[in-house]
Order: sequence, then C-alpha cells, then structure tokens
Amino acid sequence: NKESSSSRGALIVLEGLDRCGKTSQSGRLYKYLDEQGHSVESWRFPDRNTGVGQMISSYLANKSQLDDHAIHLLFSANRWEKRSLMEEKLKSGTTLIVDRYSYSGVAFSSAKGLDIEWCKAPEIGLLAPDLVVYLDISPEKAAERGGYGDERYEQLEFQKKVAGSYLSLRDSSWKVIDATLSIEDVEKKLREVVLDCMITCHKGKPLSQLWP
Ligand code: 2DT
Repeated sequence: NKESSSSRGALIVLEGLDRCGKTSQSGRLYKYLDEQGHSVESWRFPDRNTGVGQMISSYLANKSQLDDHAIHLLFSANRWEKRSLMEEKLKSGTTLIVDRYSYSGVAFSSAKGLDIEWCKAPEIGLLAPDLVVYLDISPEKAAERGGYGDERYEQLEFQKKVAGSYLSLRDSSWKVIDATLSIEDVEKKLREVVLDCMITCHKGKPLSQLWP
C-alpha cells in the first residue's frame, strides 16, 4: 500500500527531555511504518554528519567552547542546511520521523537564559511539523533511568530548566504522551497519532512554515 505520488508525506517531530525514550520510539515507529509499506525515513537533529554538525558535536562533547548565541545559530543552520532536502522528500511522498527539531533549539538555549523570541527568530521559514509529539517525563524520573552520558546538558539541574522551557513552548497542537508508560503502550499511542496525521497530510493538508 504505497501512497500515490501525488500525496505528500508527513513531517513528524518527537521532542522531550534526555532519556524520555525519543530515540527508541522513533526507531520502533520507523520500523513499523516501513513494514506497513509506507515511504518513511528516520532523521535526527543535530545531524552530526555535516560540517556544521561536526562543530556542534565537538561542542556537545565539551571539546570546544562557543558563545551561547553562536551555538544556537549553528543548531539552526544545521536545520537550514537540510531544509530543501526535507521539502523534496515530503513532496515526493516520504514521511519523515524527526528526533528533535526547532523546539529543542529554543528549549535548550532559552534554558540558558537567552531570550525566547531571539531564539525563535532564526527558525522562521523552516518547515513546520505536521505533528509534534512530546514524550512527557519529569526530569527526576528521567534521571532515575540512568545513562545520562558525558555530554553537555546531560545534568539534572539543567534538564529541569529545559523542562520549564518546553512547557512554555507547548501548544494545543502538540500531542503529549506519558513517557513513563511501558515501551509498548507509548509505541501504541504514538502509532495512533502518527497514522492520524499521515491521513490528514495524504488528504491534502498544505505544508506550512514556522512559526505558525
Ligand atoms: P541528542 O542527544 O538528541 O543528539 O541531542 N540541542 C538539540 C540543542 O541544544 N539545540 C538544538 O537545536 C537541538 C536539535 C539537545 C544533543 C543535544 O543537543 C541539544 C541535546
């Protein structure tokens, strides 16, 4: 049941704190949709494979220091350098499951104290997701899961600030899923909202741009 070439794919974004399960859930969702015969790709930001992505990666590993504004703009540039490919894929009928997007950009930088409107500005004109799913977990619960790595930002106190920033970004279009449910239950709820969204896009919902 491949979609006809005239219908577009959906831009699906997963957001949430570190250790909320985004990465495993995007993997499971990708596998499911692919097996169902949909044209689908799994993306993530930062995309560490580009030149800009390598600068970001080195910053996250604490191997380089950058002004908070400068790293913010690099994260944004990293999305801009993928924008045209993203549009091409969506228009040709491929659904993209994206692990983190502009909301991570704004949430993490504003958690450092940068002005939220300043943080949003460079994102204007990027493609707006058709669906944002927030995998909801408290910073304390996420920390209990263990496995915070050594990267910058992977600390409880900072994650608490990020949680607060996410909260101020959330709007009625976001679907919030309780990330403390079992992997299978989260997966089931995720599939439901995603399939729903894919149908809406299939029926001709136009692509739009940030910030709506
Ligand atoms: P991963 O652990 O998911 O690779 O993310 N981040 C991410 C930002 O600060 N701004 C952004 O625009 C994006 C996409 C979140 C690495 C870290 O980078 C943060 C965690």
